[in-house]
Amino acid sequence: MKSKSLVLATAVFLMIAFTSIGALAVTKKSTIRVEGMTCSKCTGSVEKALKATAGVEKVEMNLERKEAVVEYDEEKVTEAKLREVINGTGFKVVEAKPDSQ
Ligand SMILES: [Cu+2]
Repeated sequence: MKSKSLVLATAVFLMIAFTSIGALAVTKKSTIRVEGMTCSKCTGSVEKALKATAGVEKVEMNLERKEAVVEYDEEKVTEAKLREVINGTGFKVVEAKPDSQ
């Protein structure tokens, strides 16, 4: 009886572990600095372009910080591609300084 519930507990634990590993591996979150955005129309057009990109799951624009926070499926789209999409809207991605993390 005792060993049966132990097996069950282990199975449940493994299921939860695999599910969270799977989620971590697929969805990535990147904060990208964007130059030239001055109003909500600017952030709106960047947001629209990002959301139209395959693999992008969530976009949060921050006008004050001039940032786009993007959640995306790493297997479908890369951060480099997201930067390309933003640059394509006419705004300019600020490349991260090599010494900053
Ligand atoms: Cu604007």
